[in-house]
Amino acid sequence: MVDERPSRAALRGNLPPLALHVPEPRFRPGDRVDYSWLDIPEAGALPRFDEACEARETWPATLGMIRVLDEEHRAVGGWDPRLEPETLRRMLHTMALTRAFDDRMYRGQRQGKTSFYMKCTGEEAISVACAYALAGDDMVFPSYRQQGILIARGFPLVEMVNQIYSNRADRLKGRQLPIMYSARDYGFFTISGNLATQLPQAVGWAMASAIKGDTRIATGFVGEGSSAEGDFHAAMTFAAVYNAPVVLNVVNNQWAISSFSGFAGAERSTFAARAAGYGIAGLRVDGNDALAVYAATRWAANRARANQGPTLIEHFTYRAEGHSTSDDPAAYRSAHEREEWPLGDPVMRLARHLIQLGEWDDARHAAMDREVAEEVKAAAKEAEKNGVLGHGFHHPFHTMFEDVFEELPWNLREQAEQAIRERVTKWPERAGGNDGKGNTGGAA
Ligand SMILES: Cc1ncc(C[n+]2csc(CCOP(=O)(O)OP(=O)(O)O)c2C)c(N)n1
Ligand SMILES: [Mg+2]
Repeated sequence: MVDERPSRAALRGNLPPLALHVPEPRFRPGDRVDYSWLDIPEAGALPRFDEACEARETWPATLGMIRVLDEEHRAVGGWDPRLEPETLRRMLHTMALTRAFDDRMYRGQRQGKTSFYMKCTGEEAISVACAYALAGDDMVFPSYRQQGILIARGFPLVEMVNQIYSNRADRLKGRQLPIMYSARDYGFFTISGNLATQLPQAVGWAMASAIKGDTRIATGFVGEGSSAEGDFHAAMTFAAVYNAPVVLNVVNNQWAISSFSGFAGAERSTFAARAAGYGIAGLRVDGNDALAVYAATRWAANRARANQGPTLIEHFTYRAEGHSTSDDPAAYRSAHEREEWPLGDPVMRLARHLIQLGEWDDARHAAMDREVAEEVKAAAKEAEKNGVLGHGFHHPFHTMFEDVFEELPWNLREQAEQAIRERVTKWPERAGGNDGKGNTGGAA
């Protein structure tokens, strides 16, 4: 039999050798930064769609950008949510409080009061305006950079600090990494470090809400880096197939620790544009414009609540600080990126808008900054009475093995006994006042 397959040499012919593209960020440490390549559409340019429109009609918004605040700090165009000045001031206050909280907790980590902290500097508008646009009892599946939602919903700051300090008043008993809050009564699902799980969970919760005939919708958050996970696509498929009442958010802050957004697909298209492939509505929003975030979230929430289907929202923003307290961004990106970022600072943009309306001024702003700093300081001091990292006032050691099973299984009982024995052997000085279960109860 003759082998009719082409020879390897014939296959090669004159074709160029195959090549891969490995993304490379434009700027590295020390580089001057120029964002003129970035296409930032004008505020007010994009028309607002009817909330009941066909999903495909939103296509221009997935490639463009919803922006409300213009260069003169005015609110312009069809997406202006026309909020009362008092609502704008409350939003500004919540954003400033979130920033003040971040600043103090960051310092707390540097002082050794906690092992870990993550700031959301530059991204405050996304979580805060989103919380204002949702109903208070809509369910949120957050990632670790949406502390603004918890603060906007009035969760006590002192409880947040207790969790960060893993102290004896920490409702999570020191079992979660600091900042991974859980607040069922605030509609705030336990933060999980397993990124992108938030989206299928949000879709599943939304489906359950619909099955029960409830009226509450769900929303979930991932970073642009996490959107490269398979979970993102599973969530989109389920949301589309069942027309789930859900709002899915991708926070595109350009960086995923030291990987730039190109590794998640940003060089090929926008993250919002992925909505089209699934046949769901998509919006791309100026994430540093609180009014645009509010308008887009409200649009998507109204649509979901009216059984018109899910929406994918990309919030275009910039992670102004390090990924976490364990990170040093000076090692991989240019320090000039932050100052050159063309969408500015979300807190100052909202403040300038209020000033332009004649509803705010520099003196009030300075007073607000002092007031929120004092509020956070008071909460932190209160929490410190319950202990800080490594100062003994934590939950008894043995509780680490409890609350998972109704009856502690024999193997866990053995592990618990062994762990407690080893602890006493290793740190006999901490055994004073020990209740035999590893609870030192004092300064250990
Ligand atoms: C499933 C999973 N993979 C990897 C990690 C490790 N990790 C923690 S944060 C992070 C970067 C995430 O970046 P992004 O999704 O853009 O969110 P951002 O930190 O920018 O808010 C990674 C890879 C993780 N926590 N979970
Ligand atoms: Mg990111």
